Amino acid sequence: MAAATTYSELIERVLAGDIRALARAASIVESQSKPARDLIAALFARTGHAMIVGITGPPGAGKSTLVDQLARVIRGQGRTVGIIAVDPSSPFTHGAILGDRIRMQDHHADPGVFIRSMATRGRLGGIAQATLEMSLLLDAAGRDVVMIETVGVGQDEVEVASLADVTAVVLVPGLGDDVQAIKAGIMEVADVFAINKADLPGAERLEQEIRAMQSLGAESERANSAPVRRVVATEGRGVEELLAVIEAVFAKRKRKGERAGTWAVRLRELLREDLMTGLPEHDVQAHAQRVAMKLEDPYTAVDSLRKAICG
Ligand SMILES: Nc1nc2c(ncn2[C@@H]2O[C@H](COP(=O)(O)OP(=O)(O)OP(=O)(O)O)[C@@H](O)[C@H]2O)c(=O)[nH]1
Ligand SMILES: [Mg+2]
Repeated sequence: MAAATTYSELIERVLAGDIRALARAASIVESQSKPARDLIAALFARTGHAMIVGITGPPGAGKSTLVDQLARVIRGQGRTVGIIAVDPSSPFTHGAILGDRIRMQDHHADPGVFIRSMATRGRLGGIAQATLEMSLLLDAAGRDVVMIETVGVGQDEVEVASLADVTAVVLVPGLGDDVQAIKAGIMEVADVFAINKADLPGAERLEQEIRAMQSLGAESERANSAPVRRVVATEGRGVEELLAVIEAVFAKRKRKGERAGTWAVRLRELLREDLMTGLPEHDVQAHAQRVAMKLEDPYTAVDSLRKAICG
């Protein structure tokens, strides 16, 4: 069976909105093999329609609840949704995964919501790449909005969120004495701040702290001008407005021709993952030995490793 023929048929069905074909294509993308690349390369011309939204924040901030509510609003507007839940590799969020699945069953019968979760655990590189490819697949399949939920605990997860067109950072009151307590990396990728659990005490103070940080110019340019909105995800309060703000940021970015900027981030990420995955572990170990024994300086070692990858 010729692979090209199989794919062209699969691609046609994906583009026509066939859910089963989409599910099959998603499994191919998850496998992170050469076929995945071929598939995305072939579909790429049909991407660019969807708004890809990253939803990140500390464990338990209410990201899944919020994604669920956003999906509800978007569906209510007659638009379709794709959801990518990046299952955290962090051990302390372990129990939440099942919770996510249960909640998402609300959308189970709705073909307008396509949900896929991706595991970071045990993956040999490539979570950012796989997530980006999955978003492109959902985009090509005609989803109007694609949401990527990641826990903002590790560098990897933060990077995944920054691959989106617009990234919303979900914060909650009572995380600590001030926002500085939150990992810096997660703040700087914010295009929008969502203060969730605004029904709990401390939401106002958190908002003031974020605004103070912004007025000091303490973060990235993006984060310093990011709108701040309060929401209560469990009740759906403020969710419609949050969506409107996310869309406004996206529209502004498109108007300003900033999509190339997003692609610059994505290309760097793809290249980095490519290099890391292509790095022969055996060679790394061998050079590490030599450097440790002072038989080689680290720059010579890196040079040799680069040659091992690039030829
Ligand atoms: N009081 C209050 N609780 C909320 C709100 N939103 C979510 N929660 C609760 O917070 C808990 C965690 O919600 P999730 O949506 O699973 O949070 P998450 O950020 O997806 O969690 P992880 O994926 O494990 O990082 C659940 O018990 C929710 O019911 C809110 O607006 N107010
Ligand atoms: Mg979650």
